Amino acid sequence: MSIRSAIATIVAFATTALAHGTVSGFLTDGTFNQGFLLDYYYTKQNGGELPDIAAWYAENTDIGFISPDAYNTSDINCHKNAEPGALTSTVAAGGTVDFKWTTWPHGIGPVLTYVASCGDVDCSAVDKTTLLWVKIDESGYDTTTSTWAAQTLIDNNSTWTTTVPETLAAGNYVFRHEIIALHGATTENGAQNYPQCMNIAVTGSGTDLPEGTLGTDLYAADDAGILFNPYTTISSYTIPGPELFGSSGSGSGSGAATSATSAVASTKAAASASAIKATSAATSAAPTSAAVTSVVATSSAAASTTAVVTSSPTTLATVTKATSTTKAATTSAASPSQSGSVDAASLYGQCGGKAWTGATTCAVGTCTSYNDYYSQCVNA
Ligand SMILES: *[C@@H]1O[C@H](CO)[C@@H](O)[C@H](O)[C@H]1NC(C)=O
Ligand SMILES: *[C@@H]1O[C@H](CO)[C@@H](O)[C@H](O)[C@H]1NC(C)=O
Ligand SMILES: *[C@@H]1O[C@H](CO)[C@@H](O)[C@H](O)[C@H]1NC(C)=O
Ligand SMILES: [Cu+2]
Repeated sequence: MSIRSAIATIVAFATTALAHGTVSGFLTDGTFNQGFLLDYYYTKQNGGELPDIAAWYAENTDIGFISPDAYNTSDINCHKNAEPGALTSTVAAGGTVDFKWTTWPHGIGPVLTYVASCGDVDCSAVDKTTLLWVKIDESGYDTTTSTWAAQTLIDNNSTWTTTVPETLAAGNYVFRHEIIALHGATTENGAQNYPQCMNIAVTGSGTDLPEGTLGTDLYAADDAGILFNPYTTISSYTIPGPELFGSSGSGSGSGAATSATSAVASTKAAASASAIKATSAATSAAPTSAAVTSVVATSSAAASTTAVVTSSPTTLATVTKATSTTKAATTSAASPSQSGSVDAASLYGQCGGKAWTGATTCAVGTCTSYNDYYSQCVNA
């Protein structure tokens, strides 16, 4: 291993304590497609061959995120130093794409899906800085069930299903699926964007293709849905980013009139889709055993690398923060527990913070307070 990649490795594992997940695979109309695995980065560093897949390459080796102060960089498109996947998978307009995340830890924030046409270019050769994103799916906060989209995703085995609009023009697209974690969003630059891309051709007879938005214009650090305090009673939440596909008045003058009819249809579709999500979130108990299984796998991977990290100043800083944990744990200890089956948070799960009524102990890792609002189970 070169010194350079050794340093990269240390950095990667030092920040794992604050880490999260990636889309490890996705289904197009029920067919599985390989996601980009972080191992592929190391394969590349070691001169190995990357597998040909439709998912985009990215260097988010810390399993980390794009912060608001990088919304003006090309990384906001498809994560850090992203490059197009070699292949393109296929979905029918009106069909579904299921994004399968690794066990997702943060239940506070919206989930969004965008598409950008590659025009006549094969998406494997597209320049990400020219992509114009059209939002085709968004879900924020459901005030009737007090549920964030990210929690709905967690409750569905860390999977999110997006229905491709039936009227979307056929052609080659980059799909951009994104979770925005808001647990730290009370403070400036505290939101965390997790974009993931894959090449998917849409088939069918649709012809609608609204003008999209450049990645660097999608969000601003002070957007109402980016700089947001989730730790109060939420009466409304404004999902950030451009208008949803099919919404009336969607930005681009010329396309707006022609898509007016489909607007009604897709708004209804969106509404019933979220109703379905809400119902299933309420009725399905958390898939505890699935979650626990993958947590164990993750933690042993993390544990075996801990030795590498010991000299890192970043890690030491993280460890010292553990002192305030007890306070957070004590405050919420008396909170009404659920049926007793969920009594400890999984690795990277939330374990404390103001207004937190969930688990305050960790099945794996140590409960570490990052601020008054948020404590998380991490490996020291
Ligand atoms: C992006 O914005 C930040 C401030 O949020 C600034 O420091 C940085 O220089 C900008 N980068 C680019 C590439 O414009
Ligand atoms: C949950 O997701 C994992 C990983 O994608 C998968 O192996 C497992 O079959 C899924 N479980 C269910 C109940 O769908
Ligand atoms: C949950 O995920 C499955 C795929 O694993 C998908 O078929 C289903 O539509 C999802 N449910 C919701 C409510 O998103
Ligand atoms: Cu996190």
